[in-house]
Amino acid sequence: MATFINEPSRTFNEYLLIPGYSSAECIPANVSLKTPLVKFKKGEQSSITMNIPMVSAIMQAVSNDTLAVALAKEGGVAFIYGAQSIESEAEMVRRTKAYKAGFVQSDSNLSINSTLKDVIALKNKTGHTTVAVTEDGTSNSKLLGIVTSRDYRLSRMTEDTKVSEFMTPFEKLVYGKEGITLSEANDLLWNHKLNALPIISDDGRLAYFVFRKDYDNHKEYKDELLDSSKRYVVGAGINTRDYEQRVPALVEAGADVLCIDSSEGFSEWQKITLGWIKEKYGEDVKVGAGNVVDAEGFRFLADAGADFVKVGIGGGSICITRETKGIGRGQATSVIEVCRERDKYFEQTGVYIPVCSDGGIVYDHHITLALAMGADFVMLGRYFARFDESPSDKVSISGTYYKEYWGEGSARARNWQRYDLGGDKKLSFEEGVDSYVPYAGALKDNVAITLSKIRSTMCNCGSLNLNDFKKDAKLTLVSATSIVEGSAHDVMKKDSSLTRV
Ligand code: RVP
Repeated sequence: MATFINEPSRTFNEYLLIPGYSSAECIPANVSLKTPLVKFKKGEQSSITMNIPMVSAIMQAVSNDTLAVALAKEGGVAFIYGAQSIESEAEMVRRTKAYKAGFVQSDSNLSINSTLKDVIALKNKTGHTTVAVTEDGTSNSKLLGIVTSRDYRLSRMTEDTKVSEFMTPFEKLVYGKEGITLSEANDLLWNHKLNALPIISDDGRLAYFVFRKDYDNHKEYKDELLDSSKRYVVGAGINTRDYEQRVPALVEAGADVLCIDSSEGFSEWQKITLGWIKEKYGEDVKVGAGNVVDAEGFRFLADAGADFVKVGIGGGSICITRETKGIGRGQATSVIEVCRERDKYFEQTGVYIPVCSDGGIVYDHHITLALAMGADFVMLGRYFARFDESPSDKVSISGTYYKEYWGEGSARARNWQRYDLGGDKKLSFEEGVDSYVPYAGALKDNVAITLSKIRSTMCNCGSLNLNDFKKDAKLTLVSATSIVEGSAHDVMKKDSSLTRV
């Protein structure tokens, strides 16, 4: 006979937190949301500790370098999507690591043989008026001069005029040397009344521009997550097929942490992949694995060497795995069981392996519930896909803006590696859908609101950090009727469709 678990598996919506005693020092400003990302031994600290318990999903519609920078500024980590060529994934990692607030890599570059016609074409393409003229026309070669819109008059010049005739040559440029601080660069901009300041390496190559227009945007990010060289921390997705090529390229590009991206992690493929990485790099390369939904799956990945374990099958907003294959488990039950096993494993071995609750977060309070149930952090797809910084297109439908969001198991994503069980290199059937999500603006603004809700709830429960919260939180199951009681009821809500009389 098969094994039957007769207790239903539960979702976040079926739980509520019961407040605990809040002392006078329990105020949101005193709450720390620091949390470990990778495993550590008893008495030690995780080598990567995030400042907020949020990471972004390994998805094409979610995690590119732009989102990675925005999330690292807030204290979390993005996992750059793996369903792209090794070179382009490594390039996204490299760009995230190269990013310095206020220092921008030039995207408008021409060589000395270019003409005014090329300048105009480039300006139309990028929308930027500052063009670097470099030895080989790339953003990192020797800087020969700069063209701005003040250097040419379209009505008086022919389109075939060479840039060398009207650019400001290097000898006449004001520039900063690489290593200059942002505030020193801004002083040069102001003192010389410039709009753009090139930053030059010792051998005369263009490194960055600092723009006057960005001046007001350089805000302090108090929770930003930096590595020991003050670069933003970034993760990257890998698969169990091409890891022998992909992992070295991502490590070389500077990825701080990797994660095997798979819909089902309790497999020999993951063990082989983890084994290969640990054999080659030892503890120098950190790699998460998953997804699993029970204690057995956790044990398997923990023993195989995972640095964190990701939990969740079928709960993602775009996921139809439960419908198509009949596998999965309610996210809350999965998290609770896996976290219990994680604690047991810690007691037995003295090694703490962080648990990530992946998928199915619909409301902000679901994040708080996942943390209370023991998760160290959550992975979010739909949540981040809604923001300006995600890579997908923003579209207007009947006057309302949406962003596109598609599952990695959809035909659109073509990510067969995520569902690979060793057969043909193709997706035999879909496990995800292509969809729209309501556009929600800047990541920073939304994350701030989410975090303030988490902090506030933790205060209600009397916890000032996530460790205490995990230990002290009291959770209750709610009946279907009390879920109804939980939102506005028995009143007529005021909304714009009602007119006052
Ligand atoms: P959500 O945040 O609910 O949108 O879920 C995101 C998660 O869903 C991802 O991190 C991944 O685990 C899972 N996913 C991604 N694609 C698919 C699919 O096509 N089925 N599922």
